[in-house]
Amino acid sequence: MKLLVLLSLFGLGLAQHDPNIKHNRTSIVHLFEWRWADIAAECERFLGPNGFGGVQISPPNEHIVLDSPWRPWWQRYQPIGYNLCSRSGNESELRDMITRCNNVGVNIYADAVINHMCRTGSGEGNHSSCGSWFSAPKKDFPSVPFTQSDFNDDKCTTASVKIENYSDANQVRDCRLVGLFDLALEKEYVRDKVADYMNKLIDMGVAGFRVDACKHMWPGDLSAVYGRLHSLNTDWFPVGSRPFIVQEVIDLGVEPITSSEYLQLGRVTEFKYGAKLGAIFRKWNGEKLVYSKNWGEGWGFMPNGNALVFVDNHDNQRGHGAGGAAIATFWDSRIYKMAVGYMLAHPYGVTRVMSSFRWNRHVVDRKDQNDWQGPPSHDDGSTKSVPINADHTCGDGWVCEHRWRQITNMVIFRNVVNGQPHSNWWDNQGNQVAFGRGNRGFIVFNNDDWELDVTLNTGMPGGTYCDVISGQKEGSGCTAKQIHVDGDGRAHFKISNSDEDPFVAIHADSML
Ligand code: QV4
Ligand code: CA
Repeated sequence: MKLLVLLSLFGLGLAQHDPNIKHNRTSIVHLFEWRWADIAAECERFLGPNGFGGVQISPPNEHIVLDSPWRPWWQRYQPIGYNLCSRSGNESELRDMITRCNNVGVNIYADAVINHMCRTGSGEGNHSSCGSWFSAPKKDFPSVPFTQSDFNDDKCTTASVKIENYSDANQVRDCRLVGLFDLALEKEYVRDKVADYMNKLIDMGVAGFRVDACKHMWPGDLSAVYGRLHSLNTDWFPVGSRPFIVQEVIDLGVEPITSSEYLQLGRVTEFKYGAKLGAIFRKWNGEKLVYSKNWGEGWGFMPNGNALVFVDNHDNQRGHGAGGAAIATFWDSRIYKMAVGYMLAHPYGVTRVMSSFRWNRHVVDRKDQNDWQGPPSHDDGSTKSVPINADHTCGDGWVCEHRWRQITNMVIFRNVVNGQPHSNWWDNQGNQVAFGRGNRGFIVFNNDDWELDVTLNTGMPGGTYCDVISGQKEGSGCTAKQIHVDGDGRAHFKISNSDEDPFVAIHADSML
């Protein structure tokens, strides 16, 4: 019996590492700050048809509404309660979106902000996204309810009650992150309230969560909360499916708190990944593409089955969180497409593609003065809808990186090669590399300042393939470059360093 219990617990743990993705899809897109109605439409018109496995949505719970600065994106990381209305929409719009996305095989993962509420200086009143009254000075949040005794202050040992030193694991967990009231998650009452919130989303059909600020919560408390979570809604998921858990833990190897403390609870964000990949493609700190031959655990990243990887995220694309200036973002689109292409071609981790909005970036002394700016909005502070242009791009300040041909096609590439091993590596000892995925895909990068001109073993069946970076297969032809693979799998590649995108990718489904 003991063994059975052990197996079921172990199985439980492992299950929370599984994204519950369907139809052999493999990637998640973070539609940052999108409205629910727009996400529903995007699932049906684009994400389902193009093989995206799921969407990470912004926090759906009630949040503070700030006037200064005006409606910053990060007001949604200051909860007022767990009612399901936010600047992305209300509960019925959320329910409708989850249903419509699930119905086309696109999972929804909610951003769960459960470590804290708003900050001391938030005053009192009903400046909240559902209009619920609260009092920050009294730590009174009637819509949950949470009151003074549901917060950690008595456990925090710093004079400011805020986190002052990240090398002290106790204060990182028990004190206020940037002054935000820290919830006492060791209390059964608080665990129940948080789990009730997450279970309501599970029952509506979400497939899992991105859990915010996990470094600031004790693993034992998180385990207690996850243990309270329902299995997924059987309208869309097999009986007993466990919610996918992605824990945001920024671990660049310099603090006592490490990702490893959280690995058994669910997947963890691997922030080393984007920081290193950005440096490699920027050719900073002596990094070269050839060094990525052992990309993955070989670079000290966490074990593959535990990792959630990304090139940039909503924080570090604007200088928050971790990764620094090396992080590649849509602002540096040529490098960005190569980095995202590399991530999607490589077998390591579950991949998350960022989809951003543009803001008035204004860097002074390496600090972006406008890093707070919220999504494209109307004068009343409400978020604008996402217009789709005739060329399939997005308008009104929505960047829609996930709709860039090179990125969409590499999301499809990852699906086509799913399960195939990393193979047929080649490099020029510099920044020209190539690798395959078994006999189902092959990719070649030229990030040197001169032409790549080489014949390589692709491992793929002979035939003519459309390059899915410069174009794609449409009908019986290619819209751009073609690659001819001969009978023994060899093909000639010629990539100018001045090409718009100096990389080429082919896969089994791009064969004529
Ligand atoms: C300011 C001062 C503080 C002071 C406080 C006093 O900076 O020193 O103690 O006032 O009230 C906003 C402001 C920030 C302000 C804070 C509280 O930017 O200046 O503090 O509000 O008023 C997002 C933003 C933060 C934002 C926060 C809350 O990034 O700038 O703070 O939302 O609105 C660590 C964590 C990691 C975290 C990362 C950013 O380990 O978990 O920092 N990442 C997640 C989210 C991130 C979010 C939070 C955590 C908090 O990805 O988006 O922070 O929920 O590395
Ligand atoms: Ca905490």
